[in-house]
Amino acid sequence: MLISTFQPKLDNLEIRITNEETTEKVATVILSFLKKEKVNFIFGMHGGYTVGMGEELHNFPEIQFIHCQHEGGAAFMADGYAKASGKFGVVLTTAGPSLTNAFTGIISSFADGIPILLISGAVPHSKALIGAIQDTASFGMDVASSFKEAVRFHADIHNKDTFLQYFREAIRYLYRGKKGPVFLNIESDIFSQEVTHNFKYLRHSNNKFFDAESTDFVLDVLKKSHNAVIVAGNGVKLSKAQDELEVFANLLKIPVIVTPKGKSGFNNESELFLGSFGAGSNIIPDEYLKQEPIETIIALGTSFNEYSSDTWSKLIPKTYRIIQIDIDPYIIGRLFANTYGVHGDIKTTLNYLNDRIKKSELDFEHLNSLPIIKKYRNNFANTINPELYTSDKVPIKTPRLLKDVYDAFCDHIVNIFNDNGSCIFWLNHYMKFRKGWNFYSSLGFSSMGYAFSAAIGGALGDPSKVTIAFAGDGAAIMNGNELKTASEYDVPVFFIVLNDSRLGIVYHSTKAIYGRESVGTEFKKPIDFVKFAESLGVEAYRIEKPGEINRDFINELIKKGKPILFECMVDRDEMAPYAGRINQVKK
Ligand SMILES: Cc1ncc(C[n+]2csc(CCOP(=O)(O)OP(=O)(O)O)c2C)c(N)n1
Ligand SMILES: [Mg+2]
Repeated sequence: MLISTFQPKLDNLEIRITNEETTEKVATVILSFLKKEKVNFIFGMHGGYTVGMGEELHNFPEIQFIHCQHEGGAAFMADGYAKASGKFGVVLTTAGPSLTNAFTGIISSFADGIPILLISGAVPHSKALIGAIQDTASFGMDVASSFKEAVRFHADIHNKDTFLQYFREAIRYLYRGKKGPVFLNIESDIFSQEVTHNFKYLRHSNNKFFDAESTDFVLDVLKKSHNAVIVAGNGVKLSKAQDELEVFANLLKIPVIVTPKGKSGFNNESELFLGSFGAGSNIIPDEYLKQEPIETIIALGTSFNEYSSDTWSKLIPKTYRIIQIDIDPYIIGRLFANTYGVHGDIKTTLNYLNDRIKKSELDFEHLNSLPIIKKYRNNFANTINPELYTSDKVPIKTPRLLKDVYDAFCDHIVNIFNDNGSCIFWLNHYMKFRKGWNFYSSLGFSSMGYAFSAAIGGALGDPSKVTIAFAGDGAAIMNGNELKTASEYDVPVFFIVLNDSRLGIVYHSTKAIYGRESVGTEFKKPIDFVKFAESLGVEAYRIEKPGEINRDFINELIKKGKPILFECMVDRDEMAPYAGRINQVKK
């Protein structure tokens, strides 16, 4: 019976109030919600405690279950899916070790503010404490509770009658404020039990809030500032505010610096772009901050953590005035006393600012920094060793490899996923981004093994782009098992291994500090990644010379629509620009 308070026309509203009642299985409620939100993939692994979900998936052909080789990979895939699609990712695990395997990936999403719905099948309480398989309570441990601090919301669902309230609350957290994972630990027999509900369409509020009063004050501050610089962090990308930022910067004619995680948050081809700051900083942002008497920094979606502040660089003195706009109120003013905080969604805030500037015809000509920016761009190369970028030497220099990748993929719009290791510094310093290219990393928790898995999720989340993943050999072997997942489902990702046969960043930094490398940082028997990939069904090529990755080759490979791996034999003795990180480890 439908006794709708509102008319059906309201379908597109965020919240539709209805008294319609439906009776369906718990698994059906969950999958119907995913279908409605067009979340078409679940990443994970089945087991005895998820069979109810597995069975119901037969009725949802539009939702594909991606069987991953390890739940850690599944969690990273869900993260990559969420980042590339702008939706939330879903992870399904069974009880015990399957759940704990997902832990690192879930923390990583938590640290990066990525919405993930983690569902685990749990041991039914009727079998608790009597030695049921994977029942950690039997040996006195509540394994699910270890996730409590790694998620924004956690519920153990012991009975079908509480499922609906918890599910609704979890959904709200997926869409509200600073995002992150939510965790529903559902006793396995509940998936197939029926519930009657009348809030099938009760959704969530959207995230597009902003603070008009504080935002108005931003304009007053800018009117009184003599100059200003924008630092764009990951929040710009999370709120998909790249276009609004470009309009804003162009209205004010002030320079933009990006952080490592925020790298593709601003058009790298704009005349206002100075380069990357933070881990592996470019030269121009450093020089600009060093030499110009900056008065106001507009920090957009950056927490000024170790990586994004270049180890809390002295280049941003405590005396600067900081306007910090962020969805997360807790990080506003964390580092600088002179912070004027604006809590809200960056895209919405910038839209409002742009509108006000245009409509009120406020004149910000006094901020016009174009001539100064030009001077810096003419006087400085933006990289420490520009010759490495064009070097023809063998073994191939990593910067040259990055140039080859840039040139080879330039006919396409690309999503790049980056791992943790020297590649953070290499890419932040040398990788160029075309307008529309996206860069995704996991620097919140900085776990090795991220990129290959996340890229698989990313390619499924946004098939309109070409997906590339970069990882060192150490990180590539850590979760390289997921190449099998890519081949199994024909997910077209270009996996690029920077093979130096060692944990390069640890090797080089310990050598720089102690005069010799740490024990256990080299592979005595190098990994043959071509054979490894081929054994898992992925086509692979060994790249030994500059120019081997080129436009014609790539355009041919893209047509195949399959995963491809490049094992790149890079110069292992060329150190990435990790100066700041070495100084930090030294302390
Ligand atoms: C799960 C995890 N373990 C350990 C580390 C510490 N760590 C950071 S980078 C790195 C070495 C990376 O080696 P590789 O992937 O080969 O990259 P390279 O620096 O050699 O290019 C290590 C051990 C980490 N970040 N994450
Ligand atoms: Mg390595």
